[in-house]
Amino acid sequence: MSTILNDIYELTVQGNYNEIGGVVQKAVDEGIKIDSIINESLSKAMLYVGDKFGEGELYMPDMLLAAKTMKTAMDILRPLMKGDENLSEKGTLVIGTVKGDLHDIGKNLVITMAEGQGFKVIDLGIDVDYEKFVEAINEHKPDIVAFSGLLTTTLGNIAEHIKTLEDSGLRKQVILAVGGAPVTREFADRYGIEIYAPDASTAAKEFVKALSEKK
Ligand code: B12
Repeated sequence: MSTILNDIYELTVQGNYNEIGGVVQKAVDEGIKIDSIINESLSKAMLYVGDKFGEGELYMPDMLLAAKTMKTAMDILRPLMKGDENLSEKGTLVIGTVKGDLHDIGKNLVITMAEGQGFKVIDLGIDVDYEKFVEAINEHKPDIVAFSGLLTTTLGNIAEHIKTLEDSGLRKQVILAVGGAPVTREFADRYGIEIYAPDASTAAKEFVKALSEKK
């Protein structure tokens, strides 16, 4: 890993949100790819912090500081990732974090990448109520409805999300997508969810592919 990518990794692990901005800007100015900054430094640092939290070596405030640091970095990177504003809309995506789950960093990355591919995105936020998805589908008529889930304890709520869509007669009108650290292709298959992706850039590619297959 280049020194600057390593610095970004270390600052994120330390939760140093005061210094991260300057270093990320320097990396951008040096021509380092945004993809590398996100995948090789920021996301890896979050995984490390999560692992250490799981092992009892880091604590809740450490996770919060790391999250704040990643958000500060993303505030710089996000505007650079936007697609051509003049792109005609490729489709509409409704996305939210499953009920009971407050994690949104990964979801927000997926949103940025989908917008970069020309999608109009309706972000329902975190801990989204089952009915909220129904309301959003009725209002925005999306092509894709996506769920983000980071907690194994609340991932099962996806069953209720899907049941609510089925009971409202909306399930067949949309393509479903799911992702988040504990989610796998097998998990998606179990619930009949069409799209799964392990990261945000693959997610955006899968969204585009699903729409072109639909048309
Ligand atoms: C930051 C963090 C927090 C922050 C969240 C801040 C925020 N605004 O999101 C805070 C401190 C609030 C937090 C709280 C908690 N957390 Co937490 N957290 C994390 C941590 C360290 C990083 C998550 C993250 O942002 N990763 C970086 C992003 C970029 O990655 P990502 O989310 O996986 O997203 C990528 C892909 O998964 C994919 N993707 C994501 N969504 C979607 C959606 C679609 C449709 C697709 C296709 C793809 C996709 O693309 C993304 C980009 O590449 C993880 C560790 C980990 N290994 O995940 C723990 C972790 C998820 N947390 C955990 C826990 C236990 C908690 C708490 C319960 C702690 C507590 N005791 O209170 C609470 C839960 C509160 C709640 N009800 O939600 C556990 C979960 C364990 C489990 N088995 O469920 C983890 C794994 C840590 C651990 N090892 O114990 N957490």
